[in-house]
Amino acid sequence: TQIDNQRDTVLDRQPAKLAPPPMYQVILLNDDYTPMEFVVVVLQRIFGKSEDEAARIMLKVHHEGRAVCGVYPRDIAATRVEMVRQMAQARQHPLQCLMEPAP
Ligand code: NFA
Repeated sequence: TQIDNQRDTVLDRQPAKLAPPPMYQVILLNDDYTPMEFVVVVLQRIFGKSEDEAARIMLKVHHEGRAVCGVYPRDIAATRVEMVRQMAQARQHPLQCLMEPAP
């Protein structure tokens, strides 16, 4: 447990086990204006998706309003959210991206 890990750490022993980091879902939101092809490119470039998987996720966002693009530790999730916002802003698209703690 985390308390065991902390006790091991303060006693300067090898921790029994490394606690897994809290994970965050990165979520894309639908809007009426961002071109579908731009969303597919975002999913390929920022989330490493194949063209087919990117198209599948884009259509899920389009039809359901939102979809998970990936699940990452906090700093990696936050960086990818910022990269999506920068790509969208550079092309003046209203595409919205956010992160939520993974259930
Ligand atoms: N709904 C957008 C359109 O019809 C496409 C889109 C998909 C936008 C996913 C944002 C996210 N052009």
